[in-house]
Amino acid sequence: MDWNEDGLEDLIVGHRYGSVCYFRRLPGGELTSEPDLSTPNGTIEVGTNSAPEITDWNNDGLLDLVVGCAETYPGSIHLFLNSGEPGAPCLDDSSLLKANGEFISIVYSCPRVYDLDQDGLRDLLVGGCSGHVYWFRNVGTAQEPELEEGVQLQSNGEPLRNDAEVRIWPCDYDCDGIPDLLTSDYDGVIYFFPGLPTGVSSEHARSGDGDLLTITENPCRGVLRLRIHRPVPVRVSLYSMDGHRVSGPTAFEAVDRGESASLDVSDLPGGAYLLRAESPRCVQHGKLILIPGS
Ligand SMILES: [Ca+2]
Ligand SMILES: [Ca+2]
Ligand SMILES: [Ca+2]
Ligand SMILES: [Ca+2]
Repeated sequence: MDWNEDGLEDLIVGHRYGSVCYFRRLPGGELTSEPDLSTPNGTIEVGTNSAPEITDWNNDGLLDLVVGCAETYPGSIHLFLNSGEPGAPCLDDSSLLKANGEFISIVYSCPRVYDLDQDGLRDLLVGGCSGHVYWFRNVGTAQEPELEEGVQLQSNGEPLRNDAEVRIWPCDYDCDGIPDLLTSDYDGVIYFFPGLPTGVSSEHARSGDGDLLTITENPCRGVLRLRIHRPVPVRVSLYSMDGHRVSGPTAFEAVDRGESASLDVSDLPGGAYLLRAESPRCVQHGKLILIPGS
């Protein structure tokens, strides 16, 4: 996200005490700590646990600020429209977002603006303290979004739910043209909910009991070595950190538990990757570091 429109990706993050922190990117790649975002009336403080989303809310070409927070009265999502110039943002005083005429009020709101139903109008998605994720469909226009009452996203017929204070990232993670959802919460695990044409499917995937496999050498160089824990068909894929599949799926089928397997990764550049292993009944994700060279 390039807040000052100088062609360099900046970083804007929330804060425990409700401010919105801005780190500006320098040409060399470093980030400088800038003053917290403000309006002409002072530094922005939205309560506690600010969760900012930078987006052009009213589609006028200027990036705006949408911020969730822990508090809920009278609402939990603040909108600061940008009335500045390209490259010189100036945020107006905030208003609270409404849906179906009522203030949106979700404890520990974490908002994302994304066109979930792919109708050309970006919607609002909000994760909250309860671990549920709410979808507020935009039934207005791109210039004047109007949100319907929120509905809980479903997964396999049940409300999609993480542990407390879910953080969300809607995107097409598997590049199949259908929006997916990445979530995380207090336990540090990232969950992948692949979107299906009829909704969102659950593939809870976490380490611990029941793992399909173990990466036996991590970091690794040239060859990824695995131990397969179950005698079931397992497909292994690798994803780059920007979400593109770079290897696989490669099929393995162990005859016995604990069999070793390997995958040639010598053609991949060094760096961090996400490994996805799936069987007919289970999905597992893990982090992998590749060291350059074979
Ligand atoms: Ca920038
Ligand atoms: Ca705007
Ligand atoms: Ca939409
Ligand atoms: Ca997808």
